[in-house]
Amino acid sequence: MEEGIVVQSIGKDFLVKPTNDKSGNQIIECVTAGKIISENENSSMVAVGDIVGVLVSKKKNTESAEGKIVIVHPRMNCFSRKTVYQQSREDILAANINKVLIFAATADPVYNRRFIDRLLLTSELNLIEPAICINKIDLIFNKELQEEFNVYKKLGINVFFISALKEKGLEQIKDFIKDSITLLCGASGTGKSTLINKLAGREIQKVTDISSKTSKGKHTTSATRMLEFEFGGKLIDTPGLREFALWGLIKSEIALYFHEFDLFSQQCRYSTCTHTHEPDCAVKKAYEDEMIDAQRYESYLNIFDSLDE
Ligand SMILES: Nc1nc2c(ncn2[C@@H]2O[C@H](COP(=O)(O)OP(=O)(O)OP(=O)(O)O)[C@@H](O)[C@H]2O)c(=O)[nH]1
Ligand SMILES: [Zn+2]
Repeated sequence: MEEGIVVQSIGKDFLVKPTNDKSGNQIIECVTAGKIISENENSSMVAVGDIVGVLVSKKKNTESAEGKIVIVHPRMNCFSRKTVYQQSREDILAANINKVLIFAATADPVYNRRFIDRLLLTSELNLIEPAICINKIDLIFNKELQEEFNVYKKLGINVFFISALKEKGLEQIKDFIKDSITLLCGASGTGKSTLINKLAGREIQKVTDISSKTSKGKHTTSATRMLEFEFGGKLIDTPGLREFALWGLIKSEIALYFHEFDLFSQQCRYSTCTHTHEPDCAVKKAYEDEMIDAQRYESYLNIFDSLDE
């Protein structure tokens, strides 16, 4: 049996890169076996970033190998959302990652703060370091924009302003993703592919665009792929996310992730205050007094309302 890392998933088809591959470019096309040893009963059985055991056989009439994934090793962590169709399932975007680059744009399409906040919560829940990247600063870049994102800087979160197209600010991105496995998450059209191409551009032949190596690997929007850069970082590119329903967060604990509330929440009349409707809520008062960023508080209410008891 071969051990490897899942570097691409499209529906039920996976590409696995063997751990002991000396050539550096061996890729095995895999499906999952009927019986599989895994702890992932209630979530995506296999995700990009998973360490798996594969039974390899030679493909008929060819030199290439194909495999069946029989073991999925326990995950160190994962980044997940609630499935759009089956409400009660966990949809894993990637497993075993160090960082998340939350990707958005100044325009076309303009960033959505609530979307960003949801991804930040998910990062913290899973102990993954987040950063926010705002692309297309060649279109808009002004004081208001910078001030708006200062809210996050004050919370200790890295914010990068870049133009992928004009190759501005890419060094910060390289520094962030260097020596780690980073999940790249953002809406469609924000410029994720452009960023990847620019990061790879100078040494494009050394980028492991895994999908181009096999017959199955056409560019498809449903693929999640792990790309390896020569400067020493791996980036997991996800298809443009439209929705992000939270998974694994408890309604009554959401406020704990809004760290700017901490200063005020001890002064609420009730220790169980949800900061939504209670009398003498110090958090709500801070919001009214503009001591807490209005959009962050509204984002909190939006997330609070979206979760079941
Ligand atoms: N003005 C401007 N346009 C950009 C920039 N980066 C990307 N674009 C444009 O935005 C459009 C979408 O870029 P993509 O890189 O395909 O976006 P994506 O996030 O990969 O989109 P999906 O593949 O659908 O998820 C293209 O027309 C790019 O040329 C930028 O920094 N400035
Ligand atoms: Zn309160």
